[in-house]
Amino acid sequence: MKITAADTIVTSPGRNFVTLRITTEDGITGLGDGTLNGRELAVASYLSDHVAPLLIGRDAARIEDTWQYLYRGAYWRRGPVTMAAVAAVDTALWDIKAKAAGMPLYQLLGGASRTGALAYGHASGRDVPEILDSVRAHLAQGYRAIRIQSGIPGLDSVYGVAASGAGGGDRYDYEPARRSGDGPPRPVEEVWDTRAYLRHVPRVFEAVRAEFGPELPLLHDGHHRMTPIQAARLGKDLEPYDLFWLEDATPAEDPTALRLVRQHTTTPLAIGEVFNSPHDYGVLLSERLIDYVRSAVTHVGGVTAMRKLLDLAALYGIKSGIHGPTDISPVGMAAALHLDLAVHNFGIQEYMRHSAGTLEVFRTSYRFGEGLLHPSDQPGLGVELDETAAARFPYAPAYLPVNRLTDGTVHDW
Ligand code: CS2
Ligand code: MG
Repeated sequence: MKITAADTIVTSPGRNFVTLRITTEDGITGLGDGTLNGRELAVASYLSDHVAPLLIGRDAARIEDTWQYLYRGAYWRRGPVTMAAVAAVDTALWDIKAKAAGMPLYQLLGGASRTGALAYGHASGRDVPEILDSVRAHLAQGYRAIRIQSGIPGLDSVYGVAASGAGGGDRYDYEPARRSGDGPPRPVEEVWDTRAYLRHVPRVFEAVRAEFGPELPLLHDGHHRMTPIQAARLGKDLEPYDLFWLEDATPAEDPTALRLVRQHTTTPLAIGEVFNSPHDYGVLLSERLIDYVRSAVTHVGGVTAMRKLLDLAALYGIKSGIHGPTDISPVGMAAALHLDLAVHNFGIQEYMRHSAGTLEVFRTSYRFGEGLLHPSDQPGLGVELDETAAARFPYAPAYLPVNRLTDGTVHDW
């Protein structure tokens, strides 16, 4: 089953996506997601200039060998651009293998371990009444687990809070990568105050628990902004509200920072969306410093790398919580859902729904009902790309915001 074509497709139905389509001599095609928010063209060039020429003529069936060939063969390993490109190839080859077998991918990964994957949605609001409305809207949409992000008094815009306040729970409202107005594209800048945040967030969770009771799983994302001692305090302050997890409490480059957080709080911890290799988890798994692995299939090196990572995590009793914001394309999302269904140590799946434009370009078959996601039983990943629709949405530069403290110092966004 020789590879005859490897095409990189960049499309922007409201936001940018990089997709690799691999075609074999017998006409089977496979898709892989290589989207890297705000740095999309670097992955597109890596794929079309450096990887596609190496794929032509290779045996599409040799997935592990191709992964090692691209990873070790480049000599320069890891890094978000390289690993998104490796992931795109790997995912496309799994799509092809499953289509050739006439099976949904999860069957090749060992078959279903559950009927569906518990998904969490993103409720947000500028203040408590807006957040309560947003939670109600998410419950009405069928979500059975909800992330809560809140505006902070004194700050104009805060990570995770939809610009309109998401009072109606409109799922399309929050898209952090923004196109700038006139002139060359530049990231917008936001202002951040960690002390104000630490004072406010526990009050928000108190209000949400008072309104919705103890059952509903609630999550929160700290987006790498706290020092270890600040994160330890937040974890302790949130203990009465029984969070499902506190995500990205401290900066991702320093895994040992979580030792201090762990010593002080029983709030479960999750990290990993900006990691780009299973190796990044080393001490986090072996010392059991986290409860959930947060990587995206797209950023950790594909289905092959994610499967190895989750199997290693399982040995330490650590579960999955695969990254699923809108900057993971429906192709990356489908790959996550097949893994979610198959692995024993599934925890939860993030699910921010894609816009109508995105779903016009990417024809998905996965379904959401009663709080659970299922990848469908179509052979392969179960997602197809409509190239004519994709061509209607050309690439448009967009950046994630840059964050500054109130005195102007650049801070983690
Ligand atoms: C996030 C993302 O989903 C999450 O938990 O932290 O929204 C993240 O900000 C984006 O993926 C950045 O591209
Ligand atoms: Mg996050």
